[in-house]
This record gives sequence, C-alpha cells and structure tokens, in this order.
Amino acid sequence: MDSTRRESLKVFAALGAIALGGAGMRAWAAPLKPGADSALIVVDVQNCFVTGGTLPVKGGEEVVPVINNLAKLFENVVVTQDWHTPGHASFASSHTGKKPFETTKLRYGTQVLWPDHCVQGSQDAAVHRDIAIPQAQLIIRKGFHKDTDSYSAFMEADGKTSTGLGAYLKARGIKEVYVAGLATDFCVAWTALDARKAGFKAAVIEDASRGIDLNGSVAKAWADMTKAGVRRIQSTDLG
Ligand code: VGL
Ligand code: ZN
Repeated sequence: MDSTRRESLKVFAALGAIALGGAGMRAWAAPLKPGADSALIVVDVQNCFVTGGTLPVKGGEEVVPVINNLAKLFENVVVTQDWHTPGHASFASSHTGKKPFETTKLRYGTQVLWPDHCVQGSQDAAVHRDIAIPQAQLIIRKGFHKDTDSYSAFMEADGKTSTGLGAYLKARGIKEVYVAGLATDFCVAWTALDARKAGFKAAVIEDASRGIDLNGSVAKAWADMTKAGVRRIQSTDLG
C-alpha cells in the first residue's frame, strides 16, 4: 500500500470514530428546543417538600435554580401544588394505628401514608419563594378531594377523576411536556406517565428533580417511565 493511501485510510478511520462517538455523546447532539407546542410542568416545588417542610425530599431545594433557568426556554409553563384538606386520606394521622411511610387500602387501592403535608392555604403548601417564573400561565392544585390522593397532575389516584390539565393543554395546542420538580418517584413520575396516557410526548428532566426513594421507588419509577416512552433527559440537553 502506498503511503498516500495509508494516510487517507487513517483519516477515514478517524472520521468514523468521530461519527460513532458523536452519535453516542449527548454533548454533540442538537439541543432540544421547546417550541410553542411544548410546556414545562413544574411539579410541587413547595415548602412542604424542601428542607424545613413537613415531607422534605433530600436536596429538594436544589432544583429551584435549575428550574428557574430552564423555565427561560419555555413560552408555556404550568406550576402544580399538592393541596390537601386537613385530615386528608393520604395522611397517616387520619388512620388509627398507622405511621408515616406505611401503607393502607383505600377504595381505589394501596395508598402510601405520609406525614401531614401541604395543607391548603398553609405556608407549608406555598410554592418555594425563590421560584421565579413570571410567564407561568396555570397553577394546578391537586389532592384536594379529602378521600382521594393525586400524585399525578392529570388524574387523581382513583384513576378516573381528571384534574382538567389534559384538556387544558390540548385546548392550548400543547403536544409535548417536560416535567421537573418533586418528587421524581411520586408526583413527577405519575405526571409524566399520565401525560403519555393522555397522548402527549413526555420527558422528565432528571437533574431538575429529586426523589423520595421508598424501597427502591426511584429505580422503579425510571423503569416504568422508560417503558411508557418517557424520555429521561438532563437540563443541559435543552437549549
Ligand atoms: C408527593 C408524596 C405525597 C409528591 C405528594 O409531590 O411527590 N409525594 N404527596
Ligand atoms: Zn401529597
């Protein structure tokens, strides 16, 4: 083989390596660009779920600056609030002999029991004071029926009572949702899964979310989401 041919083979090999590497490396992929038919759903970034709250998620407050930055890329933003009645069925204190993080059977199935949290109108239930998303268009409150929980922003835990969010997003021409907030394995995951059920494209922004992790629930949530076609992305994938 003459030396020119050997050199050009080397160049081809190098180009091939770059192409293969590029396909597998996120940093080289085109950024995801939210458009007029995309919405960011900021799930439950409330005092109850951060340090000092009634049901703190480890590192929950760390999502605030990440979400504020992300939100600048979105024309459409929905904010959710967990919004329980006093004596709500999801509170351990409403069930004699039960402690937080145990489960019980409610009429719609197994319910994890939580410390009293996010009671309607309390400071604990307020959106974190540093959340700064002035263009947010809708605040959706959920879990306000005393006998029914609602992790999902779309559908209550009975699987049949709608919050109205799906119809709202469809009426607004939204086709894809990006979900972030608290907690990855409960309200974020259930919201993303129900978004898929309602026919939206859905992605969860991992570094803009934090999980509670009860008995491996974070890993299970990611497995369920992947199976349902929810994309697992990082805030740096958006641009
Ligand atoms: C949540 C547990 C109870 C959540 C709400 O926002 O993920 N988790 N209520
Ligand atoms: Zn709750």
